[in-house]
Amino acid sequence: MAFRYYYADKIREQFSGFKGTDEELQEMIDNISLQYNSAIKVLETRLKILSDDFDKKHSYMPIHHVQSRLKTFESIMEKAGRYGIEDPINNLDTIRREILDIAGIRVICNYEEDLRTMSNILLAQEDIEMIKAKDYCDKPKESGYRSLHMVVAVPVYLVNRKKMVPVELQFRSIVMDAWASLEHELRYKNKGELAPEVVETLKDCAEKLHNVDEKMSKVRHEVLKDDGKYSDY
Ligand code: 0O2
Repeated sequence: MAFRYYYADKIREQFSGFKGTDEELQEMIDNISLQYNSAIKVLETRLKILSDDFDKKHSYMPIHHVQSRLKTFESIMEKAGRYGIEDPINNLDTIRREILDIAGIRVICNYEEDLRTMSNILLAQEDIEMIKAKDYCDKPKESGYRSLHMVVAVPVYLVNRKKMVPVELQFRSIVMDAWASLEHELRYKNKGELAPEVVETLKDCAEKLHNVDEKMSKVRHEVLKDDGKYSDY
């Protein structure tokens, strides 16, 4: 048991003022971890099933790979601070309502057109609730970043209750993901600051890569149009 409370001890050291006991703090941390990790597993499994069925029907797998991450408790608290949530350590319910990317899944698809195909198929599942969506494909961010973001709530069945848990989904093409990963790395290495000319160059790269994405997709349709199983879906 010692190591179970070790984490709560550490959290208490960093975020003083929690009004309950170490056991209660640990219980809250464990609940977040269990519920959000389970939501990730639910969505990963559903995406895998959809990918397999799509392959069966169309001899094509639109999803290249999937990456998942759970925010650390420290990172949740840091974001709560940025969001202006007062006394976050004693307001985890507010945090759970307002911070919607505690669980995150990145779905890397082959081509840009696959993002909408796969997100629409997933959203058609009746027990998945859409909370919000941001389309950075049609309207890229100022940085040049492209992706299709959405937050969905998925059912997690626990021993004696069902919990709808929010998960942030980022649908990206391979090309969008390559740009975002490299840009993120450069920003991170430079503590979030990049010189204006570097920002402009990266934006230009994003535009050029977008053209490549579109061209690759056209080539794909051209190459596959005579294939019996191929369709525009
Ligand atoms: P992580 O670990 O990648 O999740 P927020 O910034 O979350 O408080 P908002 O407006 O809801 O508020 O977020 P947004 O901008 O819709 O999405 C945030 C996430 O999108 C980021 O998560 C990145 O993953 C990605 N993202 C957004 N803009 C850029 C960009 O210009 N470059 C890159 N490389 N990624 C971007 P985090 O917070 O970085 O963390």
